[in-house]
Amino acid sequence: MYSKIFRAVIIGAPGSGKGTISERIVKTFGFLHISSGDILRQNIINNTDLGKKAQQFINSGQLVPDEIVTKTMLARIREVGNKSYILDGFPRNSAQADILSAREQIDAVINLNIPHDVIICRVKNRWIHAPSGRVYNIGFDDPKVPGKDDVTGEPLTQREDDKPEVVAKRLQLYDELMSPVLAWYAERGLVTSFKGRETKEIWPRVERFLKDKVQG
Ligand code: G5P
Ligand code: MG
Repeated sequence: MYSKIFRAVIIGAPGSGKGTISERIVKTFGFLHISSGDILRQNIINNTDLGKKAQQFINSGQLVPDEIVTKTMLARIREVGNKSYILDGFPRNSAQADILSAREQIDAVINLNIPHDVIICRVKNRWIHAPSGRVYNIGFDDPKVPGKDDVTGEPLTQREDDKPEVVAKRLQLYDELMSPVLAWYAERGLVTSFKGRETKEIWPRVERFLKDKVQG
């Protein structure tokens, strides 16, 4: 869609809307969406070696070991080649950020800053179609038929790691591990933060920001 190659990272707590905003970036700007969580969940469904290794960590709200995720994500980024992309869920700590920065020139970091009370409410209402990764939310992005995927009609499920006790753990881990990563990117002048409670107020600002960056 645009000639300049643009490499962005989207950062935000669990349930902050990284997937939702990334999907809109894909539609509007034609970027590729590279989501570590989606890749890992797809591997769990396909029962691959990676999926088997990752499952316990994901379900309990822990990070999957760095060496596994980093290898997978760098391979995916390599495959993408010279195309604009949005990285979602990676890097997840300073070690991953160091490896990424040694390999890729990141043009911008989009930081979603959503209050925890909003997040806790959202994840309770999140339903997914596991085979495709399609995400719904009751009252925000409802399926056409309650409990069924719009495309296949198959049943929707809830993510194991969206149980309240696991969400609390994920939020705590996020704050602990991502604060230094955010500070590192901020020191390099790469971070733009978008604060709010709803995607409908955040998305127009992200869209304007990217239009300026990509076209300017
Ligand atoms: P993930 O998959 O990276 P998280 O925890 O970072 O998971 P998550 O939960 O996928 O992030 P999100 O993508 O930020 O959240 O949010 P979303 O899905 O777009 O939106 C959340 C819900 O809110 C959706 O139902 C959406 O429809 C709804 N919503 C959006 N906007 C609004 C709104 O305005 N109003 C309302 N009402 N609803 C809205 O990582 C999962 C696990 O994988 C492993 C870890 O174990 C991790 O815990 N992992 C890694 N491990 C190590 N290193 C890495 N790099 C790893 N990456 C993943
Ligand atoms: Mg997501």
